[in-house]
This record gives sequence, structure tokens and C-alpha cells, in this order.
Amino acid sequence: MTAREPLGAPPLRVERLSLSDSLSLAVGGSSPFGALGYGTPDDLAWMPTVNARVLSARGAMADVWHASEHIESGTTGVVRWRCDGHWMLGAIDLDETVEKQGLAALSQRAYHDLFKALEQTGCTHLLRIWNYLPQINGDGGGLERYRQFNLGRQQAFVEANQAAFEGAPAACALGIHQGALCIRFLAGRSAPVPVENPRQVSAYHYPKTYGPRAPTFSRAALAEIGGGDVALFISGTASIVGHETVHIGEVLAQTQETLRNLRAVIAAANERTTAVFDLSTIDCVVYVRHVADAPVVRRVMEEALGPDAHALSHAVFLEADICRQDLLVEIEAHAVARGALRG
Ligand code: 3EB
Repeated sequence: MTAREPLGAPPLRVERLSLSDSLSLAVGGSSPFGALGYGTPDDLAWMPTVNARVLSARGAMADVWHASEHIESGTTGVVRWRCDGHWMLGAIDLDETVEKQGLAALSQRAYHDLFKALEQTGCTHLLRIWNYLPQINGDGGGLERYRQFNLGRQQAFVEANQAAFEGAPAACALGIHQGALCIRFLAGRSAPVPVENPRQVSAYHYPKTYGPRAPTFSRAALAEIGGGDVALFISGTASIVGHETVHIGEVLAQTQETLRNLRAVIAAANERTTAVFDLSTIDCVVYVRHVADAPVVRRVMEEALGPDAHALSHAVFLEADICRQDLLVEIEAHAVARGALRG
């Protein structure tokens, strides 16, 4: 497997825009390749939304992705996707009250269809997945709903012969207050380079105390995206050292620990590429469990990065539940830099 894009592949690009700026890109019946919208309207086919309250001052935002102009769209089972032949964006929205399936079975079905969609378009390698679960910490009949999700997700990876352990894609899994089970993903034609965090046990090796099946994700992933650029996708990162939550009940210390973890995973990524990534210039999404904690999280980031850092001015703050009850904050990010992967 190689992480290199075939020569001549159209480059993939991403920009973080306000809702109005992103909407103005869709003109004359044509729209961008796709987008992930934070707090955006949920009726735009090219902009699947993240159904969470935006806490940052600029309001609704979108990460808009650009690929080539020849975009095909389609559906495979429960998956809606857009693909230019090299890059693919997809979305799944499953209303549990309509589907009448338990969350484990529903998650397995969602990922089963997701892998079918990848097969169909030839973009068989997942780069990044965003998972949003209603009531993530709620009880699902004796097993926490996040743990049920992990059961179904891992099962689907294994059945589809996808890397469920080393080599799993970068991901996040957050709790939304209401709505459907939402999965959004980005895929390409080559496998990304997975990156782990030396300060943390790989999530796919978490002990059984966190649920019967481990979460399926790598701490980060690197991919060449054409035009001499490398993308870094950083999974949801929280106040976990080894496999344990640290600083329980202390949002300030949890944020500091999260930044240490982000620095560590970025350093590990930098060893695998000639590109240079830095914490102060990544595009973050900051999830806080309690709205009242957002100013503390922002202040810790300001103290660590400087008040004018790109990572702060471009950060999207969202209200969301984190997958462990004792986690108060989680930060995920992506970044693009000039360079190539190291062979
Ligand atoms: C953690 O480190 C925090 O289940 O896909 C982060 C990123 C977390 C992704 C997932 C979960 C996931 O375990 C939680």
C-alpha cells in the first residue's frame, strides 16, 4: 500500500469559511465538491451539517472541500456521496426512531454501507471520519451507547476487511443532544499514513474496561493531497494519558493535557513527512461538554498559543458531549502544508 496520490490526480483543497461565504461558492447551479458545516442548515446536499450549537462568535462555519470539477453524486444504501473519481465525501444520517434498530446494529449497517460506497467509487481508503451520536453517554440497555457504537463499528470494519487496528482512519466521535446518528467521511484512492501518540495507548488497543470492543481510529493520518501538499488529519484528542482520563473535573488542566497530546501527535506526524505542522496553525474544532467552560478552554489556548494564533482565530467551538463521561473537552483538527510523505 502506498500513501502517494497517483501522478496527475486533481489536488484536494480545504478552506474554513463563514456560512455566508461558503454559500456564496454555490452559484449558477454548481456547488463546491463538498463541505462539513458546523451549525449550518441541514438541507444542503453538498454541506452535511454537524448538529451542534456553535459557541464561537462567528456563528455557523463550514470546512469547504474542493476537488476537480467533474463531480458525480450518488447513494449507496444509507450513504449519500460525492466523488470526482479521486476523492470522495460521504454522509449518513440515520434516525433511530424510524430505523427501529439498536445502536450497535445501526452503526454496523451504516459502516457496512459506507464500505460498499467506497468499493463502488474506487475511493477505497478512508482518510477521516466524523461520528456524531445522539445521547452518546446514555444507557443503551445495559451498555453505554458509545460502547454499542464501538461494537457495531468494529464489526463492520472487520467484516469489510478494513484495518480495524493499526492503520485505522483518523476519526472523532461526539455526542449531540438530539437528531440522527450522523457519520461524515472523506476517502481517497491511496491509504493514508497512520500516526499514533507516544503519550497514549492506541485507542484500538484500549482495555476491555472501556467496552467490549475498542474504538476504531488512529490518532492522526497523513495523506498527500496533490500539488505538492500534505494533509494532516488529527482525530479527536482529549485529556487521556496512557488509556486513562486525567484531571477529572478540571477543565483547565484537561485543556492543558489535551494541548500536550496535540503537540505530541503533531511531533509524531512531522517525523513521517517533510511538511512541517505546528499546533498554532492548525484548523481546530473544539468541543466542550459544558457551555460555561468555553471561556476557560479559550483562555488556556490563548496562553499556550498566543492570542493571535491562527489556531484560535480559526477555531470552531461547539457544544457537544465527549465519549467518556469524565471528559470535558476534546479538540480535533486538520492542516495542510507543503511537502511530501517520507518513504
Ligand atoms: C479518546 O482518545 C477520546 O471513537 O472514533 C477520540 C477520537 C475519541 C475518536 C472514536 C473517540 C473517537 O479515546 C475519544
